[in-house]
Order: sequence, then structure tokens, then C-alpha cells
Amino acid sequence: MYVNALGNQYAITPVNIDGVADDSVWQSGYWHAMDHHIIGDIPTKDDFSGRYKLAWNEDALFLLAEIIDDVIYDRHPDPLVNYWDDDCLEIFVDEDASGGNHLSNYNAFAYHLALDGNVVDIGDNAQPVLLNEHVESAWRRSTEPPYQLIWEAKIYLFPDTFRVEKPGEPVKLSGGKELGFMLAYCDNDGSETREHFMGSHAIKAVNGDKNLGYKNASVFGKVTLMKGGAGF
Ligand SMILES: [Ca+2]
Ligand SMILES: [Ca+2]
Ligand SMILES: [Ca+2]
Ligand SMILES: [Ca+2]
Repeated sequence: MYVNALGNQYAITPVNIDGVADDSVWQSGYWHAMDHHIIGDIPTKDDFSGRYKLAWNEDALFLLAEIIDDVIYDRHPDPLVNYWDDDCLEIFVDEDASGGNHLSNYNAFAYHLALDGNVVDIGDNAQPVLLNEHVESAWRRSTEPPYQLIWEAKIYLFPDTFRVEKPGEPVKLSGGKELGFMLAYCDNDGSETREHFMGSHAIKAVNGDKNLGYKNASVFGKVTLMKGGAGF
């Protein structure tokens, strides 16, 4: 499994989730690519390309994603219907880095972050559920070429004891904690179904299928939360 120990940093000042990357923590740190193919053709750079940074504090994980997508597309107004066929950022997290099946349970999450801010994953009833209280987000599109979307998210890490009817509290984070993490983007520019699905981590195909993150947390990468130290 890919270990990304230096790819995140502690945010001394909380990140302002406004789609503007002027927060102090984003002025340094590592960019990570979203260049691993999962579904569809491999897009050209202007069709889709993306990169991201991670940071954290005691309350949450912070994500800055810089996405280039030539056509922003949101066809399905109902957030629980074919949400993966609209442009969306998919944030995979596994609070205790256990890996394993998470399709119809809360061992891990595959948050589909829609353009309108809705957050959806499959719940323990095997149906899509809205989990908007798990991720706060905002994006803005640059007015200058290549017109990146700057997408910021604050991701609360819920343990596997989470239930919709009894959510409990997100876990408090500390240095040295290990998480499962992966990021992907569903790109559709007007087709019936999504045209590309590109992610941050290489996934080994099973029977030719690399679209495994929504059900199996063992394909996520691992992130160890770092509090200062070399590389920042
Ligand atoms: Ca900001
Ligand atoms: Ca596109
Ligand atoms: Ca887990
Ligand atoms: Ca698109």
C-alpha cells in the first residue's frame, strides 16, 4: 500500500473553506497528482487534470484540490440519483486505516462531493445517504486560463461506529495518526454516464475492474498525520 507520510501538514490557523487558496497552510506543502486511471478513456489535460494538498488539525482533515475540467456538468438535481454521473470530487477516507469492505457499512467512506455541496455515500441500508455534516466544502473557478476549480473541503473523520440515526462525534486527530485516504474525480461533460474517473492512487484491477474504492478500503493509500518536522 502506498504510504504518503510527508504529504500533509498541521494547520496552525484553521483553513477558511471558501474556494480561495490564500490560507497560510496552503502556501507550502506537497502537491499530489490525480493521474491514475480508474474508468473511461484517459482524458487530455484540458479535459481533466487535477492535483491536491492535504492538511489537518485536531478537528478535521483539510483538502485543497485544483481541478481543470473543460465542461462543468451537473445534470441530476436529486443528490441521491446517479450522483457519480455528474462532475464530482470523490473523497475516500478510512478513519482507522483498517482497509476492508465498506460498501454497506461505515468501516470507511466514499464521499461523493457534488458541485452543489451535497455529500453522498452508500449507507448501511445499501441505499445512498446524504452525509452533508461530514464534509464542508466550497469551490471557485478561476477567471484566468486554464480556469481551474479551486475546491476546498473540511473532512470530519467519523469512526466505524457512525450511524445515520446515531451519528456520534467525529474523532479528534493527533500527530502520528494513520488514516486511509484516496481522492478521485468523476468527469462528465454531457454524456449519459461519466466519461472519465481518475484518481490519486494506482489500483490493481480485479477481473479488469479498477473501480473498487467505493466498496473496498484496502485500495486506499495511507496517510500518517505529521506535526511539523522535515519537509515543510
Ligand atoms: Ca481558503
Ligand atoms: Ca472534462
Ligand atoms: Ca475502518
Ligand atoms: Ca466535466
